[in-house]
Amino acid sequence: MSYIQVTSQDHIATLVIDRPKALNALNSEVLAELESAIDALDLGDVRVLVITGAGDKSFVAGADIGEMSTLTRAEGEAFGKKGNDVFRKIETLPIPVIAAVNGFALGGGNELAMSCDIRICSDNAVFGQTETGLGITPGFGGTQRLARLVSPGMAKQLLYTAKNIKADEALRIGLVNAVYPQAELLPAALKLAAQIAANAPIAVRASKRAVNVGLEQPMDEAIVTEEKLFGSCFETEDQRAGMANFLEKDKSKKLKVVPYQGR
Ligand code: CO8
Repeated sequence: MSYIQVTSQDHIATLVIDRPKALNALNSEVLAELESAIDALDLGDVRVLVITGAGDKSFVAGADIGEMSTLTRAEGEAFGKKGNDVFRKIETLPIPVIAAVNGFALGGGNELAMSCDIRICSDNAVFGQTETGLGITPGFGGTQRLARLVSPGMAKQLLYTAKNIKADEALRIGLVNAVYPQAELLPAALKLAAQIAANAPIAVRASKRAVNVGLEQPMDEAIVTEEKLFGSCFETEDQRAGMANFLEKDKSKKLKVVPYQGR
């Protein structure tokens, strides 16, 4: 792959979007490679995915404006679908995904970050949905995920004004969970990933699914979703071992963490 690098260690995969000449902007090739890289993850081994951008200036500076500039209506819609399909794949990946936002997260870059489960950022990070200033709407899920993540009023303000916000403001409105000095961002993301990877994979996956599916359901259905996923953890080796460790008061014992079969 030319634009995406994936490395994997201790059940944590790190995916780097690497197109520094264009501040890691997403053109069709980058999007296609991103999708292939997601499809190729060995989910029997990998328990957490960290996504970041190459360099210390930009996570992803949006969709490629040059490529979009000459699109017809039909091509624009198709390009939007392409990005939406890839980002939805990330959002619904069975394992948790952490966005380590190491700089600009504009337009499609913020939309990519929002398709991840958890966002943390560097202190030089800049977030924004710049699209209305370019004569378009966000097209990779931004109108939907931003309004769900922060308040609808704040989402609308960011969409209508196309103004960028800095890391501290992103933290204040709940767009990111934490801000770190640039050099500490990736280590912090990997530490967080390791904390997740040390827990029972089946239970972590079920937690993700319960939140994601439940948020789209009325509460009466959502709690049934939770009950089923809660039930699905019982009789697993990790549930037996995790509870036995507690009852034996043996803190030295770790979960066996059963490999997950299939995607
Ligand atoms: N697309 C293409 N190239 C880009 C992009 C981009 N989004 N962002 C930066 N670049 C390129 C620049 O053109 C420049 O290339 P070159 O050196 O060849 O001139 C290089 O990256 C470096 O950029 P700058 O010189 O501009 O660097 P600065 O530090 O001066 O500025 C900024 C950095 C502020 C990030 C600035 O580059 C910028 O404003 N970029 C555009 C950010 C933006 O508005 N992104 C949103 C794009 S729209 C979008 O993402 C829509 C998503 C939904 C699509 C739906 C499909 C229909």
